[in-house]
Formats: sequence, structure tokens, C-alpha cells
Amino acid sequence: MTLELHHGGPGANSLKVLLTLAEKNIDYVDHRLNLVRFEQHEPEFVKINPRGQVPVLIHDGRIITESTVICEYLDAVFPAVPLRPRDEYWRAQMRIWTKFVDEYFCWCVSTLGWEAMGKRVVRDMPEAAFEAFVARVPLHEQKVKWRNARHGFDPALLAEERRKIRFSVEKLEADLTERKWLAGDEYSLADICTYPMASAVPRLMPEAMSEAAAPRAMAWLRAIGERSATRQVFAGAPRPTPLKAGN
Ligand SMILES: N[C@@H](CCC(=O)N[C@@H](CS)C(=O)NCC(=O)O)C(=O)O
Repeated sequence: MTLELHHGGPGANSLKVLLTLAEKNIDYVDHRLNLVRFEQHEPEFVKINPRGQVPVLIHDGRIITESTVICEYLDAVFPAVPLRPRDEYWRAQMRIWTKFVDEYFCWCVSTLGWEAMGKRVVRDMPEAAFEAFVARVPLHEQKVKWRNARHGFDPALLAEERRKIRFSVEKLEADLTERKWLAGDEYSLADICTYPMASAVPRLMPEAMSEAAAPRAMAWLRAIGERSATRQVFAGAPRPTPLKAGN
């Protein structure tokens, strides 16, 4: 059996899969791509995922994309340490959370993340280098995002995304008032798949998520951060260096 993971390190969608593998203590061949050096757009990687995005799991030569799907796949194929509730009601609640994250929460957090990252990665790139880079991005939507990251997102869009983040944090806080984890009494993929987005919010939007504004959500973040699997994932994971003109 061979299991390979192509990922971008412990953040965003890659983090979901890294946490799932660590909770289950599954061994795999690690291929970390430097996303700020655009290794995800290299022809070799685009052959693996024509969307030019991570994470990608390769199990015995078969390719699986989409982070939430990968996590569910891993839980089905490696059922020791289950991460999906056995009870069908709570399993449905888990799916409602992962769907909410994939269709709503992840997008608003991602816009603020790209706005912040744009300043660091593409805003000062020479025009010709930037255009050559965008030409290699496979997805039209991602080309648009990289352009927005370079020039700055529309302030009206940023305001709307901030509203959506506030709504998402309120939803987290409300569910965590009723229970310890997002899909019942056990830690599950609902928590794992929400954590990467939620853990970015205190930094991106402290007014929406802080000890004062969302104490239960903050305690939940801490509880996940203190798990040994989470610590293991973050241990020794340095921040990647962006590409500068000439290197
Ligand atoms: N729906 C996909 C989204 C994957 C995705 O957006 N990956 C990001 C990293 S979190 C990526 O590869 N971004 C680099 C790029 O688009 O250039 C999933 O959940 O796996």
C-alpha cells in the first residue's frame, strides 16, 4: 500500500488532510509544495491535478482531490480512530458543517487571506513576471483571484466577506454553546474541516473572534490546538519563502 500526499503545509485545505492523517497516525509519503513559489502550477504537478491546487492524495496510484472528500475517504479506508460520528443524525450534522465550510466559510476567510497574502507575494512583482505567472494558472477563477490579490480586492467585497465571517463565527459560537464538539460528543471531521478556516479569523478579524467576542469558539480552537495530532502537524513547519524577482 502506498499513500502520498501533495500539500501546501499546515494551513487552509491542506491542514484538514494533515490533521486527519495525524489523528489516525497514518504513514504517507510527504510532498510539500511551496505555494508562494507557485509550485502548484508547475507542469509536473498540473499533470496530477489539472486544477493546479492542493491537497491531493494518491492511494496506490489512484488520485483523489478535494480536501473534505479526501478526509472522508481516509476515514472510510482507515477506520481505526473513527472521525465520522457513528450515529447517523450526528453524521448528518458533521456533513452540514463541512458543507457550510466548503460552500461559505472558506470563501470569505480565503478572500481576506488572499488580500493579506497579495501584499506579501505578488504586489511588488514586476509586471512581466506577474503576467507570465498568471498565464500558467489553470483555473480562470484563480487567475482572477491572483489579479485581485495583486491590485487589492474591491472594498465593498471585503466588507461583505467580513459580514459573512461574523455570521460564521456566530454560528460556531451558537453550536458550541450546546455541545463540546461541532458534531456531538466526539471530535470529528466537522471540527477538523472547520479548524483551518476558524483558526485564521482571530488574526484576520480580531473584532469578530476574540476571547471577548467568541469565548466558546476560542476555547474550541485552543482544545484542537492542544491535541497531540495538531501539535505534531505544526511541529517544524516553517513559513515558506515567497518568490522574489531574480530567485
Ligand atoms: N476545493 C478544493 C480547494 C483547494 C484549494 O483552494 N487549494 C488551495 C490551497 S488551500 C491552493 O492550492 N491554492 C493555490 C492556487 O490556487 O494557486 C479543496 O477543498 O481541496
